[in-house]
Parts: sequence; structure tokens; C-alpha cells
Amino acid sequence: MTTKHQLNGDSSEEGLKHTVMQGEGKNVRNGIKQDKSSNSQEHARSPKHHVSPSDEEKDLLVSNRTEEFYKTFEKVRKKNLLICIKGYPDPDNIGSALALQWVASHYEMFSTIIYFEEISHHENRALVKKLDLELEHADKNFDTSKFDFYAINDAQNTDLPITLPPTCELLVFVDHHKTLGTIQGRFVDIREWSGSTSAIYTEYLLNGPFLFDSTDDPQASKIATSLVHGIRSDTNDYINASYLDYRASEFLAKHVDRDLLALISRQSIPAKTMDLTQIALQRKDIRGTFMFSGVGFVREEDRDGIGQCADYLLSREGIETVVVYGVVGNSMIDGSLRTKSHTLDPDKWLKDVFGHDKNGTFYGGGRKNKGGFQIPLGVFAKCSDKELLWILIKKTIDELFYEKIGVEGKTSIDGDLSSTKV
Ligand SMILES: [Mn+2]
Repeated sequence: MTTKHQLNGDSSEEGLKHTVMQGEGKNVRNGIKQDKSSNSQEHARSPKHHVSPSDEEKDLLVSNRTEEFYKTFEKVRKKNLLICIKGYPDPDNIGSALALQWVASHYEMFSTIIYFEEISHHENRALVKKLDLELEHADKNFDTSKFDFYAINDAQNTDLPITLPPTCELLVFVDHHKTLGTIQGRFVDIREWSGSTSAIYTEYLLNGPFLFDSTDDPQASKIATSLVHGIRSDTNDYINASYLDYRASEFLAKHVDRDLLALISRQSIPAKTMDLTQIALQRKDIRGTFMFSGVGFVREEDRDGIGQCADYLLSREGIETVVVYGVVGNSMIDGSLRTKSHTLDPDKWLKDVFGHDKNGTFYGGGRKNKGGFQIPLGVFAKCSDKELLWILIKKTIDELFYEKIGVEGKTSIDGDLSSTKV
């Protein structure tokens, strides 16, 4: 249990996928400096352990990060902070951003939360609306000139689609994804064993110098509710929660607005996702414990359906790994991997299958039990014969999969594309 967390919250993958896609290669290439503090602590304790430390032990190793977290803010009072949500806004990164904004406000910092990707997941759109959040959508023309610092949570690297002033420094970077190289910032806290970034932020609130109390502060109630939703979402309703996630939830429980939590948690499957699932089932290609399904052309706004449909297909008996892919927005081959296998590492698997582009950026990646990939169609997007294009794409992708899992197979093409578009 302690070694196998799985993050199947249906909305957490988008952030993951995007962070993976947008340049972990770059991070490694830039040789970004180690986060010394957490490393030296690991080293100091490691000789005592003959076996790998448990989540709880690992967590204790870094429990003094809270003090360091607040010290970071002491030096930047009244400065302007840009809180960036990378990838699609999801419950975990929204909760984290709100908690960070709350802390920053105690140091009289002016902060703005921005996101870059459209909020495509219907539940996340509902989350933003129901929480009445002030998130700004930023395109590449977003004016960053007034910001002294920026912060990134719940993402594997620091690449951003906007240009920051050269003086704008990374103040805070908090994450729970697989570490790929290291990040240089004033405060960096990466805990791979945590089920959520929201749980790490809760620890700062729990042990911090400011009273976090929903009875005096309606904002605290909203933040607590968002954090619990983030933890639940990223841990697949606590099935994959770590000690840290449980402890965070224990603290947050008394501040949660239960009506609001019920409102933002209400699950429903959009009709488009159901349609997509039906297509994926029709086109399933089972190879041993693998199930592959190419669903054809998918509209940009229905992209999340691919991951949700892979989640659903994974429940089929005898199947350990599911990959669903399609052409999203007529510009990108986009896929989601889900696995129950104890031996398959989605990150390695997808990187092995698809490799990287000429800049060293991998086409796919993941962590624990889920992953995703995105391959731009480039000039092929202009192909006027969509049917032919799909045949080419499906053949190429399927052959890569077959080669990887060591089966010989003829890829089957369903020529009827009229039913593919959902
Ligand atoms: Mn997360």
C-alpha cells in the first residue's frame, strides 16, 4: 500500500500530462540544481534504514519544511506574486493555489492566480463556478511586468507558455509528481509519496504561524473544501491516499463546508464521454492483459473523455493496462494510459514507446498508475482525407504498442469514420 499509490482522480491526469509534455527534457538538459535541504535530510537519516522508509517516516524527514516555507515569505513582504496553474486547472492544483494565495495574503503580497489551458473538464468548470474563484485565463500576451515572483504547484517542471520579466524569480514550487531533474527556486518541496499537492499545502496551514479557522474566515472554509476535494480527487477517493493525505484531511474536516463539498463532488458522466466509451468498446483491441482502443477524431472540448473512458475500461476483468487514444482538435494525437499492473511503469512505458522530439521533450509520460501522450500531427493535420489519415495514425500507434509488448499483430482498421466523431 505504501509503495503503490495510484492517482486515478479523473481530472488529475491533465495537469500531469501537460507537465510531462512541456519539457521535462529541458529540465534535465538545463541541469537544474538539487533541492539541497530535502536531500541532505534524506542522507542524514538513510543509514538508519535498512529498508525503504515508509511514507510516514519520509514525511517526518521533511516536516521542518513548513518553517522554511514561511521563512521564504518573510523576505518578500508586499511583493507581487503570480501563481501559475500549469496544465488544466484541476481540484488539486486549484486547492493548492488557493492555499498559497491565502498564505501570501498574510505577508501583504498581491497575488494573481492564472491558468493557461482551457478548463475542459466539466466538473472542474463547475468547481471554479461553484467556488466563485477568481482565476485569470492567461494567453501569451498576459502582462507579467508587475510581478516580482512566481509560483508553480502540482507540476513536474517550470516551463510556462508566458514570458516572465528576467527579474521575476520562482518563489515556491510544491509538487508530488515523479521528480525529473530538480527545480531551482527559493522554496522547493517535492514529495512523490504524497497522494496530492493539497495535502502538502495543508501541512503548511496546519503547522503554520497563522490561525486557519473557518469560524472567523469564510475564505478558510472555501480553501479547506477545495483542499479536501483536491486530496479526494487525486487519491481516487482515498484508495491511494498516503499518511499525509489522511492527516491533512483530519485537520481540514472541521473547516469543510459540507454542502459546498457535496456540490463540487457530484459526479456525473457527460453524454460525450459515454459516447466515446461506447466507441472505445467497439474498437477495443485486447492483447493479453492489454487493451488498446483508437477512438478516431475527438473534439478539443471532449478531450477529457479519453482519460475517463480509459478509467472505465480498466475495470474490465482480466485487463491490467488500457490505452485509449484519438486525434484531438484535429491537431494532436492524444492518449491516456491506465494500469493496475504492479510491474508496468507508465512513465517509462510511454517514453519507451514514443521517444522524444528533437528538443529532447518526450511525447509521453506519467507516474504511478497513469500516463498520457501527445504527438502533434504537424503538417499531416492538413490532410484532406481524414479516413486515410486515421488509418495511418492507427497503424503506426498500434504497431508501436505491439512492438513494445512483444506481440505480432495486424492492426484492424474500422473504416467507418462517420460514427467516430463525438
Ligand atoms: Mn496533483
